[in-house]
Amino acid sequence: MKKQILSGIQPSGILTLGNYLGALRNFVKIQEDDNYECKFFIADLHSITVPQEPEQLRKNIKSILIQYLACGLDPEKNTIFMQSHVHEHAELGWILNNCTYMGELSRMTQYKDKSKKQDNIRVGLFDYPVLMAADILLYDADYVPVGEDQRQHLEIARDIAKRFNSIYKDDVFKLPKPLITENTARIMSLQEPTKKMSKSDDNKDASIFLLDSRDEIMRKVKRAVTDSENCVKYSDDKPGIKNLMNIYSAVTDKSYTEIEEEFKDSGYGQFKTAVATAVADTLEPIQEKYNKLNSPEYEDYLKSICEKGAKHAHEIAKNKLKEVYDTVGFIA
Ligand code: AQP
Repeated sequence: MKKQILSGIQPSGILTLGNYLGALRNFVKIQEDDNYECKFFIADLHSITVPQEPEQLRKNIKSILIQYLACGLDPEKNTIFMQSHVHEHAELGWILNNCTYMGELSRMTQYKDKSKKQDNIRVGLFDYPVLMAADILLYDADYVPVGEDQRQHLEIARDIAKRFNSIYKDDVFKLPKPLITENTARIMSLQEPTKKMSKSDDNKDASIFLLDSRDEIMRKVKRAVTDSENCVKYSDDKPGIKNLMNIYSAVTDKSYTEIEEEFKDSGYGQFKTAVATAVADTLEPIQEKYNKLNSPEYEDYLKSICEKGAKHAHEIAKNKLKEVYDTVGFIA
């Protein structure tokens, strides 16, 4: 039996280098492993937990699909679909709401961070981890490839699954595990390197976006906050340089020792140029593929991927939801 993999990304803007290195690049690696069966979705239901402008959201959703493909996700090897096309996600979310405690949701770091930016905090933002648990449990996922920031949500998904199983019936839900790649698990903001890089950061200089031009990447990396030591060394005391070294290591496959050796006689200026160039070189083929797919002649192709993905996902989701409805005592 193949192990089940599931993950998704919110269409809350253009993907950042953090989303790519922390999540999407790992999706692409996993799809090549025959031991896994993968489903990757676009988390559009999740994205409206913070305000979205409808026309922009529609554009973002399509853009994320194209970014998935441009980064190498293969619709022949994976099921790719939109969350809102499979209504069972929201329905299972409702059931799981009744196995989740207010106290545990109020301890979620993402909720605490994002609710600070809202005047009237939306219930959906509070409930986000329950919908995420539904996404995962609906497909009996064994592993969920995510960045470090989602570890806490994975833990609560396991807790909810365990609680449901113990209230109703053993083994209805499989307990999912996170798949986190250490060095790229948390790419930090270029402007505040103690905070993670986010696609919805108000300061656009804080994030490198997958579709940024070479000049933009160079400008952002050159302006990245570092320290005054002018010494390229991997240390927790140097969060800006540590972050740039993580990025450089991730896109060149060089170890931290190799990087320290490479820049031992040069200052931050030369190091930053090398980081920006390596990132731009990595993103260039992705951008070329993106531009190709983002044209009217590929409209039908994109639609067909979503239709096929939703159909397949729905077949699995509907059976699982039926099992859950039956377990809680609803009449078929
Ligand atoms: N900075 C990061 N470093 C490593 N991994 C990251 N991820 C996000 N930021 C980093 C991982 O990317 C996946 C997609 O996340 P998401 O869009 O569902 O939500 P998020 O974690 O809230 O990502 P953002 O970019 O910060 O989005 P916004 O700004 O909309 O909240 C996840 O696997 C995440 O761990």
